[in-house]
Amino acid sequence: MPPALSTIVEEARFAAQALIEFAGGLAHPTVRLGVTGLTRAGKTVFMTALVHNLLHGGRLPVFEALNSGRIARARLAPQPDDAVPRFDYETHVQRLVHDREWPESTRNVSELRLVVDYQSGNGRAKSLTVDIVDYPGEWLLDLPLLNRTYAQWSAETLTLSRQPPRSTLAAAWHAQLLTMRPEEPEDEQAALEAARLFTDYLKACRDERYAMSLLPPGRFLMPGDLAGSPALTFAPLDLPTQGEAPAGSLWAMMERRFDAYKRVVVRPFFLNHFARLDRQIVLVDALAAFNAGPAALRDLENALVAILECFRTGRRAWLSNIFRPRIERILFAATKADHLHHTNHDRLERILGRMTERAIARAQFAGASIDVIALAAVRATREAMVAHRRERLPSIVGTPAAGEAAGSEIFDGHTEAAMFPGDLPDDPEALFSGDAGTFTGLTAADASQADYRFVRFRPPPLEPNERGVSVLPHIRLDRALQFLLGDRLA
Ligand SMILES: Nc1nc2c(ncn2[C@@H]2O[C@H](COP(=O)(O)OP(=O)(O)OP(=O)(O)O)[C@@H](O)[C@H]2O)c(=O)[nH]1
Ligand SMILES: [Mg+2]
Repeated sequence: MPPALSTIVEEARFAAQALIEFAGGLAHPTVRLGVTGLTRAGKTVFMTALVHNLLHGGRLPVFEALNSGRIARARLAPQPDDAVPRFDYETHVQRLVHDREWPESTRNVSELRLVVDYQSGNGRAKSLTVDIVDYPGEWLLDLPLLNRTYAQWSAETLTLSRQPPRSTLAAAWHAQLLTMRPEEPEDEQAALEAARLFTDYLKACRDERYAMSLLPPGRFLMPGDLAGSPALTFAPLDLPTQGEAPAGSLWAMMERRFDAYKRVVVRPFFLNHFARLDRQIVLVDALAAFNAGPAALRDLENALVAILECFRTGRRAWLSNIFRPRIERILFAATKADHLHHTNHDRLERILGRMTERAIARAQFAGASIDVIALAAVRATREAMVAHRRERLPSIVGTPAAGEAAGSEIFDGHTEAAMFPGDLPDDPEALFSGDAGTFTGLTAADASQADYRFVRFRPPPLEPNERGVSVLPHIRLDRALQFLLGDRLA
């Protein structure tokens, strides 16, 4: 099918914008950094902590340009896109530093421009502009839909929903699916009911007991201003493997809406934001998957494959190949490493490394320079050895958030507690052996029998530094900065 006129116009506009950015980039070197990750992975916290540390002289010893004294200062500047909301940095800092509360879930895309004034290796004064983009994690997994037809997406989604533990959560939706006849005349009430039950299924999969990651379409979970519109009123159907949708059928109606979703929601997000990124940090909350169990870990790996597919989509877009270098660097980061004693940080890194290696192979992805790291954008805990019977357990101490539970204790949000979350395996291979019972999580048992238990901590209480500013502590944020920006500040 030839591209629609609206698609051509959109791509021409994108080309014009890319050209302007390309020319602007020659005069003012700019990096567009995408902070990518699924829902609750820690994107907003990461962006806030990164900017806060750069603006206020945080401790970043591995970030060479800063450590060697070549960075004169970092400052915020007006952002380039007038139609995109500004990332609400000040409110997030206020909440983290003063209220000791985490930011709320992100509902829309936003951006922030940071300018770093530095001295290059040969002593010249220069500036690097860094544009950072934040968006709701749910939207990320929409991007692979661009390469799918409605029939392909339906078949994939149904296959996945028939595997445990998803199959149990899909029972009500599957029952309704049996009553749907794709070839019969379109029926708005049936479509509404299917979309509602399918959305309930996606929400149930996201519950922390299951912690599934692969849950497109994203706007079903985070609809924003599209709630209730026809572009969100569709669901998979059990379709024949051959043939086309008869005119006026339920099948044709669902297909039309799926295509509208791609056109109205996914393509603009891809062209306006995603295709313009030069570098990516992909934040991965592996600990939520450890809490839930092996099925969640496998699902997370599938999500990583899908994310890598998005980067391939980015590289295939011919316009972005002409006017910008493709994504040059991708850093995969296991977030919230402060939930583990440092003796486990390398293990967490190895597990994510193994998972990305497999995902890269499965997605047949090649090109960008890739690294893997375990980090905490905001370190909410400190470490301690706690005696337990005859053992001394490497533990962490922090303030569990109100309502979090360990054993019979429910925390009030003010009391500190020492926790031993469990030791990650030394050899990541054991987790990927294909054996579903490699460890026990909340999906299969209650919390007292789970092998790992990561409770949510409140952000830490802070002491002002020598300049009188309370800078957010972190783990390995400097290593992430070095990988993402170090070469551009050489
Ligand atoms: N201890 C600790 N918790 C963190 C850290 N980063 C994120 N969290 C926790 O993870 C939650 C989600 O972090 P966000 O930054 O809001 O995640 P997000 O990726 O922006 O999520 P969406 O906006 O929903 O896509 C927070 O509310 C914290 O509970 C960290 O560095 N340390
Ligand atoms: Mg967010």
